[in-house]
Amino acid sequence: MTNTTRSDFHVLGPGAVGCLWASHLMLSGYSVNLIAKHTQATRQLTLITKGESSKISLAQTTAEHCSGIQNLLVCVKAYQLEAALKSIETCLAPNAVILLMQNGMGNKEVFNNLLPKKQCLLASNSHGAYFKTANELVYAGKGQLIVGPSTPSYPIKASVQFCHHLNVALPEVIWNNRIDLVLWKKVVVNAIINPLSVLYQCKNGELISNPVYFKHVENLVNELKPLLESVQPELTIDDLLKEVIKIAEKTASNFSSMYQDVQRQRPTEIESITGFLLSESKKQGIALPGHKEIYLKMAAL
Ligand code: KPL
Repeated sequence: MTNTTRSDFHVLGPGAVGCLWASHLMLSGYSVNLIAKHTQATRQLTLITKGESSKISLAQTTAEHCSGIQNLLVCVKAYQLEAALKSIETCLAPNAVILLMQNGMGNKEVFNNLLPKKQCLLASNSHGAYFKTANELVYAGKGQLIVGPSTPSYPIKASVQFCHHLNVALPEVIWNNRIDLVLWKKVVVNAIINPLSVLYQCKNGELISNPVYFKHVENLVNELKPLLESVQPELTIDDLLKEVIKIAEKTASNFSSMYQDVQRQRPTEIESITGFLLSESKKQGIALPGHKEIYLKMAAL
């Protein structure tokens, strides 16, 4: 007989961000199940926060052992999303609250194609985390989670409790009805910091402190002006440059997630980040030569 797993929260994707949220939810007293691809076993982790270590035992299961999932954080990478959602589509409670946390754009469309009868929440996560070794998770930088509805008709009531619990576990969780604008800002930040940190082999902060790298940052941001004027006129280039500088300074001593992916010889999220900007600009008949150049360099790695 199949042993089904019920819990307050399920976290799909046992990477650094998934384990960070699962650990904090568990430490705050929620019952949590991490959904991984193959292994169903307790995941023993050491969570390192500001140099202090704590031992965490996370219940880990596989999709086939899940049912009635009520609250789900989807923390897989953008390119894993379709397969991950397919694996749990029959395990969701009818009124499940589902939060997508991928970098880049396109996750909402993947979700809507696969689960047209369901709705999801979208988030921009800026908490930094990475695995120092297979079982040592470093909480590298306090950020925030901005959450918003993927459609104007999203039943807001259902998400209030959900966000409240997340805020208890890892503050601060901020609701924003214009998550589309938040995610546009984030995709621009990721399109600058992530590939440049790979190409210059540097920490995020060096992109601002090194004048040569910073010139490249400015050029890439400025190049987006005509695209933003066409598709997101509420965002200005000045605000975006300020945002890139702010995030690079806040995460100055971190390596971006793309840098870490390349180091570990894993696929990167370049397609949902720079690939997204290039395809949007093509639709508008706008050229982005600087972004195209780094996209091609990343593809050649
Ligand atoms: O989101 C990030 C990432 O690494 O993916 C930033 C904000 C760029 C921090 O490194």
